[in-house]
Amino acid sequence: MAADYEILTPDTVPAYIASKPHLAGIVDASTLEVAEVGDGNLNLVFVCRDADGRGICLKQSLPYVRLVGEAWPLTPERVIAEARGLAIADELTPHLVPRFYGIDAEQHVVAMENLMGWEIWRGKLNDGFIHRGVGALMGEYVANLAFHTSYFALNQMEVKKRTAEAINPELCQITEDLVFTEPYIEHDNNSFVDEIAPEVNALRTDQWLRGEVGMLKFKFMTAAEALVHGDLHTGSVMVTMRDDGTADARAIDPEFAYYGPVGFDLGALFGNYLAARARAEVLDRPAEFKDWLAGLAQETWDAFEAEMRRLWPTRPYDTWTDSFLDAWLTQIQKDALGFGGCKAIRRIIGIAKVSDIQELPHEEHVKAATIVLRTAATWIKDRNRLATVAASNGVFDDVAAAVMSGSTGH
Ligand code: SR1
Ligand code: MG
Repeated sequence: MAADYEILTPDTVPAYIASKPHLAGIVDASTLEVAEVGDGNLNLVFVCRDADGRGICLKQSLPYVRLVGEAWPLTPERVIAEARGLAIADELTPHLVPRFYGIDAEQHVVAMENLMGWEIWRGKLNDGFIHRGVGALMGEYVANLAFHTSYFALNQMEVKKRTAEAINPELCQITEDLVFTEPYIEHDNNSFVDEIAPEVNALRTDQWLRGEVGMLKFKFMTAAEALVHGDLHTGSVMVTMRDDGTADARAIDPEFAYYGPVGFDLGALFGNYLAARARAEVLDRPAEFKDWLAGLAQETWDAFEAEMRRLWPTRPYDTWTDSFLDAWLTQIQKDALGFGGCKAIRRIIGIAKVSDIQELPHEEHVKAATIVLRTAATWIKDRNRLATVAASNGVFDDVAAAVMSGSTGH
């Protein structure tokens, strides 16, 4: 599907910025250097810097999936979901997202702070860099979005109005298909190396697993708990090291945002931490790095729980009791393990894979993919018994030890 709006290029971005009143004064468009750096699956991303060192980042939706091309049309209106997600988080947690500069709904462009010098977390994880505290920052981000956009903080009419406004069916369908359906069936979108075919077959013929994945898909489709980011993997987090040696992070890319289950965002992080751990294991990274990775999910969970408990007394409705919060947190942790498992499996079997696993040498790739699939399947099936991040880490340890010692498991 050809675009019926002007697609930006690095050459046309300066004139575009100069023509938009809502972008006036952020940068000097006459001295701008522009590069297109989009390395995600869907959009164009332009990072711009003027002669004074001021920056801006523009993200433009294409009318199709960039990874595949025009053969896979996709609504460019997704930029509205991204703008909504950014704007709300910019109010709630301005220290955890890029500053939001506005949206151009005609040309499907969202403008935000250029995080100059910051890098995508996944790449830094792949290279073995430790950013202490970043897992906690993401837990804080998820908690604030969850609390402040939900019935915990808002009245019924407001939540329902926002739920309707945030409906994002095309992007949700991508997740429904790619995360919860396609990995478990024969599908042209899938691909994997021959050596893991027995693992994939084991998942596809496991009726217990298939039933649990169905339940998680149903929850994704129906549990409108709060506005969620919707795609919070480690490629949706930018990180930096400050001069004082502390790390900082920003959540980016909320174009999949909609009213969904809060455990989905935590699960996205857990599933991607799993991929990072599997990579570190097969590459035999230093113990300090592996230990830090092993603690990431707990760090994220602890920060999420602490922030929810900190915000809880501010809720305006005493319908939600303290014991309700305890029960809700217990359920969210179980949901997160299940969603985390689904998010990990799709990155091994389905389309849109992750460099953590794809860029490994062949033998290591097979081992890492096997670790991810076996760990993830157990998280999904056994999430109610495991119940905690600590227990899910034990599953990883057992599976990794078996795979590294050469057990086929089948
Ligand atoms: C067709 S590619 C779609 C994927 O890219 C995004 O990053 C989401 O993870 C989505 O599932
Ligand atoms: Mg994205």
